[in-house]
Amino acid sequence: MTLSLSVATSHRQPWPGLIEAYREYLPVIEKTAIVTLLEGNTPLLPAPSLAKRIGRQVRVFVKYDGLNPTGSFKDRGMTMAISKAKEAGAKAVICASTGNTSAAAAAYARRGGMRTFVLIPDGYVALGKLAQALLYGAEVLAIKGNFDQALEIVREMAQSYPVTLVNSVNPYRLEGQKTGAFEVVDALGNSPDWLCIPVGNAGNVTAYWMGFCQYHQAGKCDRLPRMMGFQAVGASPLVTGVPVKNPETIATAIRIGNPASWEKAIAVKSASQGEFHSVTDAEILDAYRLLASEEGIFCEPASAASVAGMLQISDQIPAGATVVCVLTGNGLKDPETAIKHNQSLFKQGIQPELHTVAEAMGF
Ligand code: AN7
Repeated sequence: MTLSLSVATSHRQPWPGLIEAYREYLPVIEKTAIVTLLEGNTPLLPAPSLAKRIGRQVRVFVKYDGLNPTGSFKDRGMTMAISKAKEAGAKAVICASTGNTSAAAAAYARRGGMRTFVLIPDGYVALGKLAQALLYGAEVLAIKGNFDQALEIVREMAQSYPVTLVNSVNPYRLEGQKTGAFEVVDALGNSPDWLCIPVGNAGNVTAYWMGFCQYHQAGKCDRLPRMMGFQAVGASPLVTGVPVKNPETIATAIRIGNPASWEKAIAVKSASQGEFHSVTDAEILDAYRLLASEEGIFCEPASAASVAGMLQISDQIPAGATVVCVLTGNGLKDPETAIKHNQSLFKQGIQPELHTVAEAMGF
């Protein structure tokens, strides 16, 4: 008896991680020891409920980068930055972080056999992110200050001590993160009309644009998207044009007042004919709940800023346009915000008895 051939031929090649998948577009050489957790290849999900809200045949997708190995888009940049640090013989890396960068740096650097130092703003990092950094084995220093102050310190640390800086000022970070744009084009067959993205330090908006441009030059798409960046009202220096000394927002991931990639982001905005706007914490929370309760997609508050922004200016979306919102981080990163800011029924202290339960359910 012969075994059906289709069994063997239907077997798909496993995803090799984004560096191997996009090697020809990335600055890796033969001797680069790739440190990977098989990041990338995240789903581009249709968001029919959002599309219906907007109407006019607009197609809406979300790029769910919260499904990366450490739960955020930072893994895209970190596989590159850590692989290059290892290639250069680094023994330790350092970053400032609102949380996600620290989790990704810790996971990749530890896997690559390096020490990981992270500076975080004390009290302003979501629980899941802190848990990750600690368990991955980072050496965590919580400063009585904000992200911007932490970044200033680690920049100087990396100049004076044998530690490699892996914040997005490290150019390899952006190289890795641009693959998000490649995947969007690979999935859609072209660039979207709009790319909506949350903006903090402005690395990701810069990286996505690099990716779209590079793919355009390679003939993979025949147009470029408008880059629509969204910041939280209390941390919106790229909207107001002035640094914010004391940034505040419920979306702690983007609680940043002086973005490192400021000039690059402004250049991206103008080159793409894009726009940067701010969204309130209330708008962020509305989008956050909407995504979870109507689309079944749990992202963290900062990520919901992309959807909040799209909804805020949805009357500007041309009829029939395709819009992609980048959901940068997983909702599980920040369980405290989810528990505090939902509108669901949650009755506690119920007696373990059928009739009581039925009554509580409204029957
Ligand atoms: C979920 O982890 O800056 O504009 O230190 O975690 O590239 O900074 C995180 C940023 C959006 C903003 N969404 O991206 C850090 C950090 C999430 C984030 C952003 C971040 P950038």
